[in-house]
Amino acid sequence: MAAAKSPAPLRILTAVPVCDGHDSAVTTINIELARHGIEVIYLGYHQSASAIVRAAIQEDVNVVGLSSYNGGHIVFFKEVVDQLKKSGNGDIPVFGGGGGTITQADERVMKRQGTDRIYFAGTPLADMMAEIKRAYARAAKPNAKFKGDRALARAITMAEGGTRPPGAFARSASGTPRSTKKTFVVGVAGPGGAGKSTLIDELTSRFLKNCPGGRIALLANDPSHPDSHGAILGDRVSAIYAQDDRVFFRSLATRGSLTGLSAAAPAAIEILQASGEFDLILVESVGVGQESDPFGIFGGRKLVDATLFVLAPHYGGLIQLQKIALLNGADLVALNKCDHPMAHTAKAEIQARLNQNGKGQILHATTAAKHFDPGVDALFAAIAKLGGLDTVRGGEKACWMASPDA
Ligand code: B12
Ligand SMILES: Nc1nc2c(ncn2[C@@H]2O[C@H](COP(=O)(O)OP(=O)(O)O)[C@@H](O)[C@H]2O)c(=O)[nH]1
Ligand SMILES: [Mg+2]
Repeated sequence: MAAAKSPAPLRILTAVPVCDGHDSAVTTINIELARHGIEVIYLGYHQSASAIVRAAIQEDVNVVGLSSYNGGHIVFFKEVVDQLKKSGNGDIPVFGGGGGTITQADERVMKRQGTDRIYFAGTPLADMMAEIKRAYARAAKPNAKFKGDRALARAITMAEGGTRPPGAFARSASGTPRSTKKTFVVGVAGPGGAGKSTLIDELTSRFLKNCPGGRIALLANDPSHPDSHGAILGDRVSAIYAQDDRVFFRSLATRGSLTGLSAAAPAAIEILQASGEFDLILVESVGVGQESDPFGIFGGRKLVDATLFVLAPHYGGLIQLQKIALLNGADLVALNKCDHPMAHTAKAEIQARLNQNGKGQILHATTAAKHFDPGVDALFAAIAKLGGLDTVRGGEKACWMASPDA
């Protein structure tokens, strides 16, 4: 099993509560945390307590940090603490800040209700960072009491630290996954900014609609900063449809791996497969360059069943297009941002490039920024067909799919 070499950094989930759009403070804090070697999973502003708790569990964070300015903090922090406890995850502490809004008297009440601490206006950032590291850094250990998504999440955390996953999620002695459930794994690669995360979110909505009995897992790889070793794992911000219990979303920082994936990604994929929970797993690579092959489709260990390559109209012209190695081997290719005026020419150029491969690759034209885009419908239909997602299991249709041209 692949193992991450560096010691595990602290992982913090940050968010701004529901009905609050003050995200400038948390953005400053996020950058500062990452500069201090911390991995920050940012959920965004206007977030419900249940969305925060779901994310904290799936990301197996050391602590949740809330930034609250619009009032209601006494009730809101308590709700997050209570939901964590109720779901068996009361070991995840909650802390936060809120400048001119949260008072010292409020903090006393909040502490009694389970909030760890509040940082007030004027606290020097350096002091705050030192204290956060001191208070919350700890090595993750296997914990047999964890259930459901938290158990899965902890197994992935252990894999990130280079430890073999425990019991239920380990491969059998013969090397085959323990679950016999069929899980289709798709690797999604492409340049940074092409719209991979947005497209994955739209594909998730198609899965939720078309596979009423199924679960989907999303593994989002994002780069660690080479200087501080911290990271801002921001893919959850655009993951609107991940706020559903049928979606398991996990962010992975690359921690020095230069393959386009975290060194723990192969183990994380195995863990998700072995859990027997998921019909479909989508793995997003970091923004890749011309020679990248994050999923091993040209040799080495193939990590996925199929690869989707996503690009946007601004790829820089025909010569640039010819250089992209993954276009030779991708099972599925999507030109995203088809709402852009350059898309018309791009479609013709990319289709010609694919025709030269002689593999019958079809170009999917998508506009992920638009809900209900027919191009995304067709792309999901192609994925479902490739992965046999419309098969019947146990007498029940776990997942159904209209034909691509319906
Ligand atoms: C900037 C600001 C805005 C900006 C927000 C921009 C943005 N995208 O965030 C704008 C102008 C858009 C805005 C709008 C509004 N605002 Co305003 N805003 C502020 C202001 C002046 C500063 C907040 C800030 O960002 N501070 C910068 C941070 C870095 O400093 P800090 O707050 O001191 O934070 C320290 C600690 O708290 C800690 N910390 C903070 N968060 C976190 C999180 C973690 C994880 C950690 C570890 C630490 C930490 O870090 C800092 C360390 O020194 C405050 C006044 C104030 N003094 O708080 C009002 C304030 C919060 N706003 C207020 C109001 C009323 C509004 C509006 C409703 C106004 C209106 N009628 O439209 C809207 C609501 C917007 C919305 N959608 O929610 C009120 C809230 C009153 C209340 N709670 O009862 C305040 C208190 C102003 C006031 N005195 O009336 N606002
Ligand atoms: N105009 C337009 N913008 C899009 C589309 N899809 C994504 N975007 C935007 O492109 C930016 C990058 O998207 P993101 O999904 O983060 O790209 P990634 O780096 O490939 O994962 C975001 O601001 C998206 O909102 C699209 O179809 N059209
Ligand atoms: Mg992305």
